[in-house]
Amino acid sequence: LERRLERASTHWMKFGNTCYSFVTSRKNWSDSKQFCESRGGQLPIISSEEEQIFLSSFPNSIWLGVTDEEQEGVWKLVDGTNATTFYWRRGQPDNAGQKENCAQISKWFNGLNNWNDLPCSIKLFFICEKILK
Ligand SMILES: [Ca+2]
Ligand SMILES: [Ca+2]
Repeated sequence: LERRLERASTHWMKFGNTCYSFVTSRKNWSDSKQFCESRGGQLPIISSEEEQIFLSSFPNSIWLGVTDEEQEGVWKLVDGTNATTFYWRRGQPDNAGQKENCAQISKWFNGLNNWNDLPCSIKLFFICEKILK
């Protein structure tokens, strides 16, 4: 039953060479990351404008696989490499309160540049991605 429930809760949809699954429960950043990894995926790493637009089309704010928790201001991807593509909103990342170390796509911001940094402890909906080999 456990296995059946797990399978039922993950619906993958294909976009480009990647499958995405929208998770309809809110989790903090590290629990979200762990959830995606337990299903053979990862938090989204945005590598093109098309992907940024696609992931911005969901009705909720979502976590991205980008964090500067290790070293303030140095944004790393969940695959361990340094992030090189960003869609920060103007004025972000602002590390508000000196404690914003995880990146989200924020539904409060319009347009292509809609990323915000926020505390990793906040619970958000999220999307897992699985890159097809
Ligand atoms: Ca930060
Ligand atoms: Ca911020």
